Amino acid sequence: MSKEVSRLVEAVATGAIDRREFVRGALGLGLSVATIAAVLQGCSGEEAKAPPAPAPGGTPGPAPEPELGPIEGELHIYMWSDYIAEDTVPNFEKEFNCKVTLDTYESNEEMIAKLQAGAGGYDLVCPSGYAITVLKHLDLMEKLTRKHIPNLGNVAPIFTSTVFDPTNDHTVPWQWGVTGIAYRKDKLPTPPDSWALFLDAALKGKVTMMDDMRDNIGAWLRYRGKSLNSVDPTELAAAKVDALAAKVNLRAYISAPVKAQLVAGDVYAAQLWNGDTMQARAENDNIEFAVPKEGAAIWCDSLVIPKGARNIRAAHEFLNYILRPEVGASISNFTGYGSPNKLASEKLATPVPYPSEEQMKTLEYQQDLGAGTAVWDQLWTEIKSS
Ligand code: SPD
Repeated sequence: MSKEVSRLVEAVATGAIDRREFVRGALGLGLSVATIAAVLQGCSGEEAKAPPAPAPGGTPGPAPEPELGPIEGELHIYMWSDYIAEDTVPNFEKEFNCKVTLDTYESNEEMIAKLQAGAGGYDLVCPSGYAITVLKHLDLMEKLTRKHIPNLGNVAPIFTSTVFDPTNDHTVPWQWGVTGIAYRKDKLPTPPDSWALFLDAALKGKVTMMDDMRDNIGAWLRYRGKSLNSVDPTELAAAKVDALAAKVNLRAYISAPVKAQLVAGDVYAAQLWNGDTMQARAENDNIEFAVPKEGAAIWCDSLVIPKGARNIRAAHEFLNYILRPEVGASISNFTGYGSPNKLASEKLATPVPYPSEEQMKTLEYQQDLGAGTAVWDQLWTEIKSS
């Protein structure tokens, strides 16, 4: 991203300019309409709102935030597998004298289903952007008490004020990344550059795709030049045809756990997220990552406090703790993903720069599908059971 473009994005994210001024400036800098839409949609959907000033003359200002009481002795976290550094939890436990339990999941849908089924007991969960919208509609998130998260100011402006939570009332950005193809450069004759790789019969039994409805069907929509958020019946029918054509070549539908098979060389190519690919690469440097030319998903996962959480003060302390620059950097150094924390991002051993304007042309944020979710659910069931 050029300096001028970064400045413009920051200005709209912080509310220094409004959306119309942003569009005018962006067009002047030669940004495509698609890029402008992506920036506004994914990063700065609404202007950042300054806290309302107390009105003169005794008119009541905003309601004071609740007191949260002392930090509890336990914290229960439910998050994606392989998504936290080895020292993050032990250091927190030691400093805050608080025992942390970490359960993992492999997809947003798995996590949402568990919360919807009334699984109580979690104090923090980690939804992607579109899943935040779903949790909001289901009224499954607690509002954050901002005075307990002073480090929120460390987050880069492009990851605050998102369309998913415009005022960060419920979310603290955790990690961002891209869905693409992890591959063994020593096993494939040419580096993959298309989702068509999974349709290649020569790779039968040596390739996998993710066990994740949004990433899987989304890839086949992009393959045909469609939005990965499409709910158009004709486009979805075409995605199903491609998904089934690929299925005969797949060794399995598998997400993060495929890393061991890539490292061992049992799998030559896998649909996977960039950070998990980097974790596998740390064990075998024949592993590379490619973003297909047809486009792919970009996403940012956040921590939120689900309704029913019992250790709310400890959850806030954890949120503030992971926003420390050195803690955020340690997390990204382990996960291989980008840090939305600007100060942490500057400390990474291997920098993961924010996507360039050029890259944004083929990347798309996943959005809540609304009523279309049921249609996708049905389609995914049909694909997997065929
Ligand atoms: N191993 C952690 C992977 C986290 C991926 N989250 C984003 C998924 C977007 N569909």
